Amino acid sequence: MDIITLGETMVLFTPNKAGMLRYMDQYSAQIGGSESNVAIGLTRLGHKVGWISRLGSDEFGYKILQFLRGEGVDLNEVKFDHENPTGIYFKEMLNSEEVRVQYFRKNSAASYMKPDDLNEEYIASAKILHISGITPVLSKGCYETILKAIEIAKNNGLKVVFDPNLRKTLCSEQKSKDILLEISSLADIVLPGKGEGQFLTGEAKPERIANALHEYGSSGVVIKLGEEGAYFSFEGNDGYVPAHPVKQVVDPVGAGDGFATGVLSGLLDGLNIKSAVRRGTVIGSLVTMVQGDIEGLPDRKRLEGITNYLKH
Ligand code: KDG
Repeated sequence: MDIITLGETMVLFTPNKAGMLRYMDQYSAQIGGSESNVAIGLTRLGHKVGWISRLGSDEFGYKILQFLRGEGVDLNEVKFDHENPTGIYFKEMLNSEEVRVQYFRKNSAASYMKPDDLNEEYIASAKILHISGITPVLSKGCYETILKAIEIAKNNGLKVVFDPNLRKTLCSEQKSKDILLEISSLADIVLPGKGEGQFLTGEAKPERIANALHEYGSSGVVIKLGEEGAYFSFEGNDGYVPAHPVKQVVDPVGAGDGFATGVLSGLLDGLNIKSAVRRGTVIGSLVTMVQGDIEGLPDRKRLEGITNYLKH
């Protein structure tokens, strides 16, 4: 296994037109979840990824399982919960760049994850543990599960990569900040957006956000800057990488997961950090041009077509 990730995946309902949800009458059903978005992205690029989670033993749980299985993600450590349902959520497309998310995930199956769910050998078989800041704020059990996964990863020599993925609707601001900072301090690489970096450190400039996060403990910080690309400060190297052009934003949700996919894939392929971040900006931009979190993630052939073109 190259990477293990863990978190909640839900069925995602997207309306077929723009406007407030109260006026919508038709939806398409997709799936989404930050960690499984990354798992799918990496699998499409040929990496071996395992996703750990709990799903409700219901039709939505089976839909998610089937989809991820079809993509080739390893699901050996996914458990079915016979008491609690699979979470769902709705995207409210106010316009192409302004999307609100409405969750129905309280007491979902995934929110009942617990440290005992983790199989140490499974995690130890990988090189990287990827986590997001969404899972640890879902419940006490999820928080403890994430800390346990990090402990296992560290004991077995895996790198821990953390995307804070701040969701202010899931938890109070102070609690989110405490939890995300605690996990940042345990991670080797942190991938915040600029706003998240500012929320966590109180600093506004990318260089200062990175320095503050280094002081918390992570040796690698890569900050997403949207239209301005990304900034990295990584094991003594630092610099900016430009954004990859976006022809038209169709759905910005999931761009951060596309970015994480690119950075992780680049590191697994042995690229230097600048090229890995470049891969992140390319994949993040591709995701925004397609409806859904995962539908715009490229396969290896498409990615190479774009990156070879960029070299000329
Ligand atoms: O990163 C995109 C995801 O955040 C979203 O689509 C679903 O994982 C999700 C969440 O919990 O918000």
